[in-house]
Amino acid sequence: MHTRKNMNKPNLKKSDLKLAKLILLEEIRQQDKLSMIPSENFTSKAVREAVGSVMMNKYSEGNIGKRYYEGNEFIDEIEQLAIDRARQAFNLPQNWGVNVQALSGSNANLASLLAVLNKDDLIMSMYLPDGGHLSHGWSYNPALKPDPQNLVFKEGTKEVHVVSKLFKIIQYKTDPKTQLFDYDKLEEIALKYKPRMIITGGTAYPREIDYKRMRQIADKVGALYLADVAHEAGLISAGVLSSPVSIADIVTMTTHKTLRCTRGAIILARNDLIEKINHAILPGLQGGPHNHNIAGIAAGLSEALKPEFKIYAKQVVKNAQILAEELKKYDFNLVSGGTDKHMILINMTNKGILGKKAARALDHAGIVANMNTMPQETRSPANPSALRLGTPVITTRGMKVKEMKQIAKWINEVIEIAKEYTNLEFDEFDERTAKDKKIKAIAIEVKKLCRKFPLAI
Ligand code: DSN
Repeated sequence: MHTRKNMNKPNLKKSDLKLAKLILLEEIRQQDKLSMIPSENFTSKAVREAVGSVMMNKYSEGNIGKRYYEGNEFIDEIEQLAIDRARQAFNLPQNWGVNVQALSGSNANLASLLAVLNKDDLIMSMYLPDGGHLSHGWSYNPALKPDPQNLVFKEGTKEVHVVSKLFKIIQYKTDPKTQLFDYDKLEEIALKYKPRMIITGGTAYPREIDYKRMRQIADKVGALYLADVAHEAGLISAGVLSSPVSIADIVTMTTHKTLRCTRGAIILARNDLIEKINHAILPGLQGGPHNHNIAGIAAGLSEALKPEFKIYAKQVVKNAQILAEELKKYDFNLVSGGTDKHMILINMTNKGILGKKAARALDHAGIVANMNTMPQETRSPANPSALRLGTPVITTRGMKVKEMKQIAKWINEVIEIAKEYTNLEFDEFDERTAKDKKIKAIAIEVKKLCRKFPLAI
């Protein structure tokens, strides 16, 4: 049982009780609620021991064997371990290399683009509201009404992300009927605009991407191809989803999502590109690597190489698919009709309650999800139409089919209860759903389920 009494941070407790208490509260929150945000996971104690170690004290600007600081003999070995394990986890051919120094997925993407493109080169990436990512060059036009029928967006005038300030961007959308990529249409767009770089991947596309078809499209226009697999990395390394390695020119990922390492990033690229990318990371973009995170990546990858991880990754997808089917029984409208991976996107417009309020009501019931935009979105990302759910954490807890069915039932119940309050302003909605007796009763049941499947804190 996780109580204040057995709190195991005696030093922090002594020196900074306030912070120690807040961390304890976050531990209890994670333990007692179902985290269903698809980009999150829960790391092992081993990973947390590596991250919370003396590795955080060392400067090591440079690359292995070529540092600007002394005292890096063990840091070199640890970075090499992370690289070797990444090679193994992603089955890299000899002519590909690895960088584990990028501090985040956004930095990994930015460094990769800086390494291989010139200023103002044209990038073709996925439209953010359809599930792309900010770091693929988001910009928008406040004066423009979204036009779902137009499958290209190139009118972004307000450059939000630095990638859109440095490069020209056009963004492709999913097919409005199927919410899937229409690859022939993407080819048409590429042939018309002749991008220098094509990017796939993102944060809310629940289906597999056809990397080979994207390679063909890139080849037709002489473009480079970067596949961002931040969300799918663990599923790819486990062989549950197909891999873009050896197909794309560059593959980027974060390490803390389905891959279940600490926060950080990995870049995989052909040897001729990885040298340039290493240089773009340091000195181009960053200073000293975060060695504690590199140690955490090495520890997490050693777990990802074990047979149990393959079983875990398969179950992540199975759970998401079961959850999807169960939700459909309650008339939830799933974007693209389902999922191939760890994530579900629900178009909430038929439910009389949209993403922001739905996510808050679910949180009061102990189910933590996030509001999200969706294809053909007409609303702002601050109050969008959809709700995004994922299974990486609940699968780490050991939950399976039976629990997915129960969770779908609770989600439906909470949404039905919360509907009563949907016309209230958000603050009042929040207050009323927090106090609702039926939602509170579900939260108690959720907590009981969480206690049956505890996290190893
Ligand atoms: N913020 C991440 C997500 O939630 O999908 C992507 O970077």
